[in-house]
Amino acid sequence: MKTTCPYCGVGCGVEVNADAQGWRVCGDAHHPANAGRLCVKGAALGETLTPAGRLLWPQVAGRRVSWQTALDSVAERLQAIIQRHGPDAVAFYASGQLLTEDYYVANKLMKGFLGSGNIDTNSRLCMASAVTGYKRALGADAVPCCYEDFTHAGVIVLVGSNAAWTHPVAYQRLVQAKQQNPALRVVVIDPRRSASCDLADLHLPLSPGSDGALFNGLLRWLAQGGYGDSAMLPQLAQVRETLAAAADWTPERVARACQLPQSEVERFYGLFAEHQRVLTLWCMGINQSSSGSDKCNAILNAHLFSGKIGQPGSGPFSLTGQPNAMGGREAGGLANQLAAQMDFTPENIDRLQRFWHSDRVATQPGLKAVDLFQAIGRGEVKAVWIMGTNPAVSLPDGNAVAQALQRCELVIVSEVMRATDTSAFADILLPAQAWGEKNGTVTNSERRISRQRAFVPPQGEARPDWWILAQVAQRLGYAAAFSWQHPAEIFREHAALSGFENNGRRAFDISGLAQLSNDEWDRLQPVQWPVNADFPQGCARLFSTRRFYHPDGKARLLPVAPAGPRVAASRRWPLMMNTGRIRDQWHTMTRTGLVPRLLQHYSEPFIALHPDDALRHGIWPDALVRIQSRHGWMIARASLTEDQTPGTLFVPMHWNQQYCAEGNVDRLVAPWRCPHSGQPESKQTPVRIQPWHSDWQGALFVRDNVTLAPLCWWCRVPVADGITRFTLAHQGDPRRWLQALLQPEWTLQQAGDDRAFYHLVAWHQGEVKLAFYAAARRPVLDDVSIVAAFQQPPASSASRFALLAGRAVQGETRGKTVCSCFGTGEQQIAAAIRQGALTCAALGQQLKCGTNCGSCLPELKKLIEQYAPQQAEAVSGRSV
Ligand SMILES: Nc1nc2c(c(=O)[nH]1)N[C@H]1C(S)=C(S)[C@@H](COP(=O)(O)OP(=O)(O)OC[C@H]3O[C@@H](n4cnc5c(=O)[nH]c(N)nc54)[C@H](O)[C@@H]3O)O[C@H]1N2
Ligand SMILES: Nc1nc2c(c(=O)[nH]1)N[C@H]1C(S)=C(S)[C@@H](COP(=O)(O)OP(=O)(O)OC[C@H]3O[C@@H](n4cnc5c(=O)[nH]c(N)nc54)[C@H](O)[C@@H]3O)O[C@H]1N2
Ligand code: SF4
Ligand SMILES: [Mo]
Repeated sequence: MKTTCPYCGVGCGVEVNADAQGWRVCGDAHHPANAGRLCVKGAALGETLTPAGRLLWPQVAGRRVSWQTALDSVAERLQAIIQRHGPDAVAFYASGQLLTEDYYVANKLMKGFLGSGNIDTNSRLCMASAVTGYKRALGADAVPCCYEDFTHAGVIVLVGSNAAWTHPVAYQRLVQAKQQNPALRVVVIDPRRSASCDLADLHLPLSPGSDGALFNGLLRWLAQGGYGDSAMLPQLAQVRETLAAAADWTPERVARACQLPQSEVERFYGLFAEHQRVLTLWCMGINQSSSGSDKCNAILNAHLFSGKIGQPGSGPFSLTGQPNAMGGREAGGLANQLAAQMDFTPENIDRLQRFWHSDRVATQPGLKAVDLFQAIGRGEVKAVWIMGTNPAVSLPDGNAVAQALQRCELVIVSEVMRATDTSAFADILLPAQAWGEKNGTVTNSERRISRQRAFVPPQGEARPDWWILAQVAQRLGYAAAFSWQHPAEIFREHAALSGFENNGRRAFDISGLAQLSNDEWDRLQPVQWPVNADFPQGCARLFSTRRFYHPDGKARLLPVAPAGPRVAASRRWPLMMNTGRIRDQWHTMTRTGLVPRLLQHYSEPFIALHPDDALRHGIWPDALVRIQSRHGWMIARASLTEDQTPGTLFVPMHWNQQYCAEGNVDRLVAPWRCPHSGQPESKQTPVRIQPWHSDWQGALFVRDNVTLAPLCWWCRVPVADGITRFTLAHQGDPRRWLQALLQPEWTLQQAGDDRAFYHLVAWHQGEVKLAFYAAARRPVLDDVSIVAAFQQPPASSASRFALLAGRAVQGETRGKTVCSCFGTGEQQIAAAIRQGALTCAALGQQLKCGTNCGSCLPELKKLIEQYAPQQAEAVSGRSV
């Protein structure tokens, strides 16, 4: 069965087949987005198809009810609130992980029939600035480029994107493009040295949030050097004003603002100016900013002015994060747009009233995500229906979000998992079908629509999101407009609306798909929109004719006044905290957290900082530290690395209360947002740091997931089938704390007797039940051997002693996992390097690491440099 990966916006095609071990997942060799490749998350999808932790039936006030009762209850309670307070007292908060069909129905219900604009989505935290940027410049939210462009480009700029980890298959295409064309130059613009710098000919570690200055300076450089495209210029509006706004941004001034050597700035400008085929890929380092929209326009200005758009290998290419962030943009998931990429104009409202046969279409944009949760906190919005997102973890100002959800009169959550930080606040819980069960379409970064197909029966009573919404709509009295029996019917309606009275005025047009039969929809091959009379087979690249979507057909340059972060670092809050993703986890970990091998690369939340900052603040490597902002605090482990610029921290966004105590980074992030897009500034929060002391730190290995006695800090890691490791830190005597977990019938082996050192292994009927290790600092353990002892109880007294000591019985420990596909550890790799494996290929041959998805290749290269610096240089002969 062919389907599409439910994680990132690369949108890889996946083939699933059942075998004796379960589901075998591999890349679809015929899908144009990935041509058979998958990253480690995609490759592990089969392991997420488990009933573990799933929400299986509807619940009202914590009790199991029938669907009938749950749907009646949702409809009645929404109705009552609307009657009392009007439609703007209710809101939907949706997600780029819904399918297009789900999104269409949610938007139609809220904006078309309840009559409020209050439907927004987690894409507000993700793509909103890019949407605003494209609309202001091109007149439409239309991404001009495609992945094919990688192979045609002369220069590729990655700005605010760690694609090596976040769009891994697209990144592997970049690697391949560079192998095929060694003249290709790659520039990475990122305050930290991310894994993506592995491919960089030039890395610009600019000061946090200073990209606006850098791109304004680029525009000035292009203008001064005569690099404006004379054929494009007549097609551009506001050129004079925009150049005037950039006129003061000399390379010296840019270098100062970005804290970069002027020569490096000029080198970047030279590369951009001299090459005709330049592709700029950007992501959250640009969008998630209090001036995110203007940064997007600064990038677009440079491309438009120099004519680097609409041709193979050049263009401004915003990478989408979620599998269907783009589909949500098409269907009207954002509060400030209507359906089919229409804005709130009287003409469009009228058009929708006629198309939907409704006289209640919303006439005003609704509340954007952060504003929405603030309005909930103030009691103005009294009911919220959250679907496919986990705002208690992912929205900024997390403490305020939790308070708002706590106070909210009616919280409805459609989820696939039973326990999330958000579902803890739900009055009504509705079980949704997950990937593999649900059926519909998604659109990736390059506007390519692909099918997600169902291939397993739903768990429990889970239902499709579109069905749940349509059932509620019917109960609210809108049966005629919500009577679909099959998702293909919804898709046809959506496609028809995109073409309705369009006449070439709206970029999003898939009217060519409006007549698909259910069967044709089911077999739909990946296709890039527009799909209409002009482009019946879809369209790879937009704007090749230099016609844009503003009424005059021109594109607009936009004068930009570069702004830094809303709040700068200060004496009291001296460090700038950056947040983002790690390679093997997806967002709030609801699925990737189930797969032990995806927790091997990083198993705990961490705070990455420069060793100089660690020295300054008295922080020991691997110590637990507390960071605090004006809004909240968290505790995680210090990870010292020169990849960070002094003065900056990096913290992963993923950990939450299901996996860790005090590990939610969004509690610290301020709710500042871009005035144009409403997107929050998730990348720059001033914080302070201090060591955090506990009397002891420990590790606890147990079968099954147990409830622990209260603890200051813990972190949960599923390490193998049914075996969990907890990392712990607490005050007092570890023996006292452990007592509550021990069963009287167990046999105990113990060593040590105080806080500085205490180990215990519990046995019952020949099985290891529990292993506990505590010490003043983090105990150094061989996890693999300990887990092996749970699976195969050690027989000899030597190996029992080794288990109690927490060490390998024989041989070396593997160290931190680097390659998750083959479970290869750092120590194994280091040993192979010392014995002469000095290239990734040699390591791959010997240990297999890096030979599957390739996501760990940047780390393998770094280890080669670390463990054999001179030889490595001689072998690779790398030029920079
Ligand atoms: N493994 C994994 N992959 C994912 C996801 C995931 O959860 N896990 N999520 C998906 C989603 S929804 C999204 S939106 C994408 C996000 O994909 P990315 O945007 O690539 O990921 P992030 O780690 O959020 O941030 C990217 C980079 O921006 C840099 N940055 C921070 N501040 C600045 C700045 O001021 N200027 C510049 N130029 N750079 C800055 C950070 O250091 C970081 O390296 O990833 C998608 N892919
Ligand atoms: N500090 C900081 N915060 C950030 C970011 C950052 O870089 N830094 N990035 C932001 C970005 S770009 C994003 S996209 C967000 C992501 O943040 P969220 O959207 O909150 O994260 P997810 O874990 O993907 O949440 C999806 C939820 O939907 C459930 N789910 C999965 N499939 C389905 C389905 O088919 N139907 C239903 N009903 N539910 C389903 C999952 O179990 C999960 O609980 O985080 C944002 N927050
Ligand atoms: S690159 Fe993205 S879409 Fe492709 S397999 Fe990995 S997570 Fe899935
Ligand atoms: Mo995102």
